[in-house]
Amino acid sequence: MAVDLQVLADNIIRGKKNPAVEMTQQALAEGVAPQQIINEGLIAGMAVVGEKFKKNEFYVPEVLIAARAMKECMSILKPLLEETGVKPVGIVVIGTVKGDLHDIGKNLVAMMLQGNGFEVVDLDVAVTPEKFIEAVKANSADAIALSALLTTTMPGMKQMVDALEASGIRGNVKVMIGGAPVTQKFSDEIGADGYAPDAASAVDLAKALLDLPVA
Ligand code: B1M
Repeated sequence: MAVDLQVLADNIIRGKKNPAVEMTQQALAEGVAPQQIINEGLIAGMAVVGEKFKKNEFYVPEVLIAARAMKECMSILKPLLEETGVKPVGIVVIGTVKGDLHDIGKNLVAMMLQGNGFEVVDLDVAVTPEKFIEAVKANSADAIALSALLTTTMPGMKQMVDALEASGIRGNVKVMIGGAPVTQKFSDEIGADGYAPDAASAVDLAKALLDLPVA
């Protein structure tokens, strides 16, 4: 029987990694295009996960296991996408700012972006503005996503905006920020392009900033 991509989406939502991987392989064997599997299976599933997370119907553990299932399926599909030259909806460089080692929220944001068709270049934690700028240039990134969990490291976000201005590429890249102590007011004050309170909202923000349709 032909693979039903809605069932694949349901497996992603419920974080059922092994069935999701088997269905991805079966869909490929049946000749379904990798992009269709991503759109109708993985992205469709992660969109529901994002909505449930926003409504407090899902918490961090559920999002993490859904994202883990999505990532496994993506690892099968990504090389095939690269072969066929399918473009991501946008390229985002992400990292936790200089001096800050918290990465759980940043990882969630990265996974939600990936699950929604973005290519994510993850620079990990304690990232200096110089390293961000290097990665933006090397990957022709559309946006930078900065995470900070400490009030003492939040100024690193302003330093990032200033460093982009100084390097002359501020106009080429959107800056979005988040993390528990970060606010929209702070985003406005430092001249970032937007603030997202959680991982699902970060996807909506990235889409809005890049003029992509927001579901
Ligand atoms: Co730290 N820590 N910690 N810690 N830690 C906090 C943040 C703290 C609030 C605890 C407290 O005192 N109550 C406090 C900060 C106080 C402050 O600055 N106001 C604190 C402190 C002080 C410290 C140390 C200084 C402790 C010490 O050594 N004396 C130290 C600093 C180390 C460093 O970074 N240089 C430290 C260390 C650590 C651990 C290493 C032990 C560990 C981190 C492990 C890891 O990340 N791998 C840790 C943890 C786990 C926490 C708490 C308990 C949990 C943080 C977390 O992961 N939350 C935290 C207290 C708390 O929040 N209850 C605390 C879950 C995560 C899903 O949420 O990261 O907010 P969050 O991400 C959300 C949103 O904020 C948003 O989306 C995510 C998902 O919805 N988001 C973004 C995040 N980034 C985004 C980017 C975006 C958009 C949205 O871009 C567009």
